[in-house]
Amino acid sequence: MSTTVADQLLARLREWGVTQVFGYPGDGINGLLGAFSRADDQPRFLQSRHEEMSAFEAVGYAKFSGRPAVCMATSGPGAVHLLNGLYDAKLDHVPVVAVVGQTNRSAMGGSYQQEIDLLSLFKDVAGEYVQMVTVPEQLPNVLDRALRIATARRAPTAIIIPNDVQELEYTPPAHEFKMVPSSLGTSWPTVAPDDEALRRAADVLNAGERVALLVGQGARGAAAEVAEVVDLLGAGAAKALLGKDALSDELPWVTGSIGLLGTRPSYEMMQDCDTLLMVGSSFPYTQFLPELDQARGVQIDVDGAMIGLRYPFEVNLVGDARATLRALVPLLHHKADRSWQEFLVEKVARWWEVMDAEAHVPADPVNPMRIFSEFSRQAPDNAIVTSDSGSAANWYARQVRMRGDMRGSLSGTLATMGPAVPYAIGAKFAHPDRPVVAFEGDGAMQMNGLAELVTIARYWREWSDPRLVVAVLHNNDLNQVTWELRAMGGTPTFVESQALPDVSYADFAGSLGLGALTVTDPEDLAGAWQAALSADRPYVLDVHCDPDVPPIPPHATLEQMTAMAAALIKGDTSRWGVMKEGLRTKAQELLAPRQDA
Ligand SMILES: Cc1ncc(C[n+]2csc(CCOP(=O)(O)OP(=O)(O)O)c2C)c(N)n1
Ligand SMILES: [Mg+2]
Repeated sequence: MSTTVADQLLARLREWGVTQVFGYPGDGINGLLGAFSRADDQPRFLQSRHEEMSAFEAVGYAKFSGRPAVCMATSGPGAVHLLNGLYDAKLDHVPVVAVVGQTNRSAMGGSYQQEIDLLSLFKDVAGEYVQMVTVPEQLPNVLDRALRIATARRAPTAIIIPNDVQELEYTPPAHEFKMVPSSLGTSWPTVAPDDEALRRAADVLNAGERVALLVGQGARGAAAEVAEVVDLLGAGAAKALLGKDALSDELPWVTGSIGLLGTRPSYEMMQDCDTLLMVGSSFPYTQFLPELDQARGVQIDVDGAMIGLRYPFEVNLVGDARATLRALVPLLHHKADRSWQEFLVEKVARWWEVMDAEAHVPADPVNPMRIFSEFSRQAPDNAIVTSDSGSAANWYARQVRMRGDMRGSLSGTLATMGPAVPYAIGAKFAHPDRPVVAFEGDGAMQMNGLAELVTIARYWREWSDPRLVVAVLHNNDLNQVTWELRAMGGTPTFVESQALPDVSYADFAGSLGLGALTVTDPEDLAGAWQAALSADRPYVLDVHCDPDVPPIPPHATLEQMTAMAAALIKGDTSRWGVMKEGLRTKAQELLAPRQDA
């Protein structure tokens, strides 16, 4: 039997080491589906409920495996459905290759059924590389480039293959004019830093008295080097949200998250530092960095396209985080004065106490923070955590303490709703032997999560460690936006847009044969996590939590935080008045310089 283009595509994916494709079928990829069946499902075709979920699953897989992931959809509507997941990949710098079908070449340009201009559709999201395969000889070159460019640029790429091309006999490119042969395998370089720039960076860092680090996902794998630099410089380190798992929160000088979802120690460290070292991060919120003339800055980033952004850095060093920090260490002097670091360490210790106290403030019925703090206490050292973009992101950022080999991620830059459960599925295929926990709002569950529980129910028996816990923040509200409305304009809830229909997430999960518990009493949380984390199958914790617990910004003073939390949570009919007053204070503080410095 002859080999078709589709057969060759799958063979080439196998040669690339791609073991699964996250996809959804349609007649635009019938040729490809036939090939999966002939290839004995190698790579595996993993079916989601919606192409956007396939794309998120690919993003989750790529984020947690460090390898490029492939998603697949039919022409027209299937391709359109992939888009949001591909944008998530683009904005968080994740290598994902989308393979989509198209109508037959004979129909193209004829306003044919399901025909849309896919090259234009993907031009922005897959701008690094989007190509249509129109003759068999093109295939290896286009596929190899899509995978290689996705990896090299940490970006989504897309391949469009018309249905009839999928079924053509494959003929490789020849040694001829206008043929483009291709090859497999790439050794990626470790981008080495420039010696002269290293010395300039060391001069800036040695001169500083109060050095602050900001590390992002680019510093993952460089934790030991970061620790050494911090030790030499007597510094502290804040973490951008996507770099939350780059450093353990057990380290006393780690000030935690920064930014809108950040911690007070991170905020104050940036306000008071005289030197900023940013490693592997494109953290976008300048207002949380030092004043523009306050600190001398050094940035290290492997991507020359992302360097020099966000702050007037004095030294912009393009280099691999680990290699660059290693090369920097011998040039740094050990700072004798440890008072700055001691000051930060004390603030961090106090901050964790405050977080714990906040999580234990009574609420109606469950304080959402406690869901996270209780998990944090029980989290296995090798857990992978995903969070959705509602209020969960705040509590993930502030309440979850990373330690051991824990990994975590969310849609950091697109901040889209709905990826937590499909990310968790992607994580389970990347690491079937590790427990995975997804935190997700009820709005996101209704949008995507419920449907993807069906996907979990289908595949979980294949995972060597079957634990995948979905913790639902059941507040019957699109709470994050409700709070944004209140914070911005003191606007009362517009019930029509914000209230959610009540659904039992536990009942739904139970109907699929998954483990499930409804939690309505905070005292049951510890036991619920114990049950979920020792279950022999995936588990849904449907936690009824209080929509009136506000995500508090880090610039609120401790007194204001305490007063607000108490007033908001304990108050009853007076809640509204107090809440709005508290929020006005917060808004004023956002605009004004800090009073309590
Ligand atoms: C696709 C998408 N639609 C809308 C939004 C705006 N948005 C951000 S958070 C949020 C509410 C999320 O509600 P839920 O999932 O219930 O979580 P909660 O905040 O209530 O915990 C909305 C509507 C978004 N970020 N992404
Ligand atoms: Mg909600």
